[in-house]
Amino acid sequence: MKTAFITGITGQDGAYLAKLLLEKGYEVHGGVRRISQPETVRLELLGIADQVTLHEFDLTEQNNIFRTIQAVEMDEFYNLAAQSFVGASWDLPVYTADADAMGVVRILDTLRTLRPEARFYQASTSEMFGLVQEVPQKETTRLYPRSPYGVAKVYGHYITMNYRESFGLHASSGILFNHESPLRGKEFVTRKITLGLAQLARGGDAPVELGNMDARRDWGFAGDYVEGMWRMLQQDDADDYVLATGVTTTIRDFFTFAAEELGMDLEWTGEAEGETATDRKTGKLVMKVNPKFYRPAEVDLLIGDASKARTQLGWEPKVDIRSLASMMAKSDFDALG
Ligand code: NAP
Ligand code: F7E
Repeated sequence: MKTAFITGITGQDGAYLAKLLLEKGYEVHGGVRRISQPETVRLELLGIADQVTLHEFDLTEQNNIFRTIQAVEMDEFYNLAAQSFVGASWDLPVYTADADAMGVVRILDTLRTLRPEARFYQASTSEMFGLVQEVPQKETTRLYPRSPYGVAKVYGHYITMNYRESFGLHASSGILFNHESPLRGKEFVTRKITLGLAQLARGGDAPVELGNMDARRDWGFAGDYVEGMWRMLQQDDADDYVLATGVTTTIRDFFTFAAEELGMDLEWTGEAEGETATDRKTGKLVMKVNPKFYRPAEVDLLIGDASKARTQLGWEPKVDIRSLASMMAKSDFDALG
């Protein structure tokens, strides 16, 4: 039986990855940071809260990282923990760098000292492409991050490559494009939309207030992407891989797909800060733009080329964008019932 350690096990990806590894027969350990009331909601929703061993873990505390890696005899280490909300990274730039950049080197250097044989996965991101220098984006595309989050993740990405090349660690980096699910945090745009629309469909009156409706993202299903993470660590040699669907969609179109799942028929009016959407069936205002949600610098277009993962890992995304929007809208609607 293999043993895996997952940082960020209480997050969206951590919960799905823990479930996948348990199904594969792993002993699963995970890191949970100390807060007044530990949140294991996602692990409970997937029915695995009592099958994983949790350890107090914080990316910003070197001693804690050292002791955790000393205590758990892991074969595989998945670093999924991060300050992962791009919007918050302008308010928390130093903390974001400490967790998302320095946190990675703290782990790598401790692994190098205590467990050089353990395989390591770093959660890199399409946000590193930022102001894209090539369309679609692949492993060799030049990086141009557009937020403190993106900049911190670039450090995490390169230090992972550097420890692989310098010390021979089996350290891989997954450059994952946006992936969502019913377990997605409520501040991210897809979940904010599906939850807001579900509340409206259940009789609520508050329109969903959004920022840039024209941004385009390559959205997949988180359950598919954690399979790719695992496949990366099963290769003989560590490497970096893009995981993406190759399809890009505007925020507006995602909103429309989710609204259609809930039986709405949208009429769009206005532009930019004056843009709104109304449900023709009920006459309710369901969306209005609020400039408060604009970002100081935007990533306008992301679309990934996952051919390397397809060829070398045999990885394919299974859920398309419409099915994803339907899955999330239906889940939020049912939960509110
Ligand atoms: P998430 O739901 O926000 O989960 C983040 C996890 O990190 C949570 O468990 C959180 O703990 C933990 N965490 C935050 N700060 C920490 C700290 N200082 N010490 C220890 N743990 C800490 O994110 P996700 O969507 O699952 O994403 C997983 C990883 O993939 C992240 O590194 C993210 O940046 C990266 N990524 C995500 C996407 C995507 O589209 N989802 C795409 C590319 C890359 P709490 O539960 O206590 O908050
Ligand atoms: O924004 C626009 C916003 O916050 C997507 C993280 O998992 O994926 C995620 O980062 C787009 C942006 O995700 C609102 O301006 C409009 O263009 O859902 P998001 P993200 O920033 O792409 C990457 C790959 C990660 O690595 C990150 O960890 O939607 N948008 N209106 C809005 N976004 C939010 N959050 N809220 C709005 O009201």
